[in-house]
Amino acid sequence: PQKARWWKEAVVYQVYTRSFSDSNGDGIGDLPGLIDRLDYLKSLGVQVIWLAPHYDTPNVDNGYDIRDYRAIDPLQGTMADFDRLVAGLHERGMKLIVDLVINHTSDQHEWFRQSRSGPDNPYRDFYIWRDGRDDGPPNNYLSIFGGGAWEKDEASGQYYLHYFAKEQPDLNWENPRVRQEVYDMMRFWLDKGVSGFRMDSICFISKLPDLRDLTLAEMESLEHVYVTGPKIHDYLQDMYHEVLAGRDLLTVGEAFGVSFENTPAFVSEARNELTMVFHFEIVRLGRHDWQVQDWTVKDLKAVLRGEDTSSGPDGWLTSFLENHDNPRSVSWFGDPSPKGHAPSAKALATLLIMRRGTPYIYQGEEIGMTNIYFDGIEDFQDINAKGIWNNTVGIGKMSAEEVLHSLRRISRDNARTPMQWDGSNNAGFTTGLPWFRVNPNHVDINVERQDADPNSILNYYRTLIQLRASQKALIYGEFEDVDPDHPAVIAFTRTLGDEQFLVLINMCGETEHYILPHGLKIAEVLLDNMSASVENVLPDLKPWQAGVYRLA
Ligand code: ISL
Repeated sequence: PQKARWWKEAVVYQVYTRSFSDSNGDGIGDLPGLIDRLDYLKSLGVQVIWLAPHYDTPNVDNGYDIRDYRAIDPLQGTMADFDRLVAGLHERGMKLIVDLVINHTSDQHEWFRQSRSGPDNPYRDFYIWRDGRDDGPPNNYLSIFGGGAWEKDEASGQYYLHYFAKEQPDLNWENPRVRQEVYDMMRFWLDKGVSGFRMDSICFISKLPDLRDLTLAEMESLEHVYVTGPKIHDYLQDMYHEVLAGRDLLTVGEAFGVSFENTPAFVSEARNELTMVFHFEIVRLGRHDWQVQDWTVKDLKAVLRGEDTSSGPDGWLTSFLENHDNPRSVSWFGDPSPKGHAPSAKALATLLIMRRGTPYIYQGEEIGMTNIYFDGIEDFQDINAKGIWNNTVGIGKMSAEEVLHSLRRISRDNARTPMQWDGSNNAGFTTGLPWFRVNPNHVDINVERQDADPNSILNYYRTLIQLRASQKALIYGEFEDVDPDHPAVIAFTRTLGDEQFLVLINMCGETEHYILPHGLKIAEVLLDNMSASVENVLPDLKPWQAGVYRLA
């Protein structure tokens, strides 16, 4: 049985500050804007906010390129605003976790400025410098954002490693001084009252010792190689003992590339590393890297089963369908058309909140925000989209139409349009000119309208979150997929002692004639997005019908 922990019971809400709420009319979301919305977040029932990087940054990758770990990005506010945010959350019985980006810094970080100034500088070894090979880089590593992973520094003739953009040089975790600096910085934020960290790209921090060349297959899925550094567990355990121990924190690691089988080593409570990780198998279903592929509901169920095992016997797991790096779930897994929008968003919400694991809601997901239509490459803001474009269309490898087709579906920009608060100009996000275009559908899809409508997606989320909080079985109960082979319906149970619930989700826009397997029978409806009663939930599941039921 699972040990009781606050971070297993919590529902987390991810705030991408830049696009959440702008208080000063400069068109960019900020901390005071977020503070203004805390009552809204409280009303949703979430207990924890995951804040996007709030640190000083040149914003090459929207804050994932940190220039100063102990200063606030002036576009987002001041240290006093940060302190007010923490206080405002604590007053409401809520907690804050912050983004911890420690695989790399900005190339404008003081450590890198020093490091770059020459091979003898005491900070040289804070980053990963190598001599070139022949006339090229030290090896054939590629950047996750496209292109090579080495940048030549003309002054010294050496190359530095960057798994992401060239403005994001990777830190050298081999260097104990780097680790001590990072730990100090983590203590600084913990002392300010944060309750944990979302650790960006954390499984990439240990590099492969020989920096050998990648095989062709490895070049196709870089994340699977970059997570195999041999010291990753040493570093995480070191961090735990130096910083995290004794503080009762939520620590969630981005485990992009880590297999389900290898996950218990990260999340086992006995090993003292992380409390949970994010896997990307679900959000990446139906695509390889940035190219779109087919997916089926059976594939999705196989991933759900696999991921459920990834906690191992004494670890924990996350549930999420969206974040700031992926398209909107209603556009990807659901049906964003007027007819399918609300029912499919509620069906997805049922999956998100009712499966086992701490749920993470991404801002706007609770009102069913959708992807946005981009006409051409000039409409994209994201450094990753631009990288993909340059490495395909830019070098004549693919046609513009082909790449645009994919980017429209998968681009990270889809998740980064401003939060839709109301139907007014700029959706109530800003009084100024928004940094990124507002989805025109904000006139229909917005918080104000859904708050007033008892049948809205937003109010369905509120009910789901309350339901989860009220039933231990929906938090700690075991997950069992009771119908792995059905092509359209997800059916799973959550069981704790004598308590057992059934969750049913019709994942398609058609009525499904559905008979429960194993002679199971529904005795009570706890929640149903079509307001069905015990007598008529089955046998005909309506398009996108979903709900939570007690079994007879
Ligand atoms: O979004 C991706 C590519 O489309 C992922 O590969 C993503 O880069 C990966 O999950 C790591 O993401 C994190 O670190 C990046 C940052 O750009 C992302 O926003 C962040 O979530 C570099 O810091």
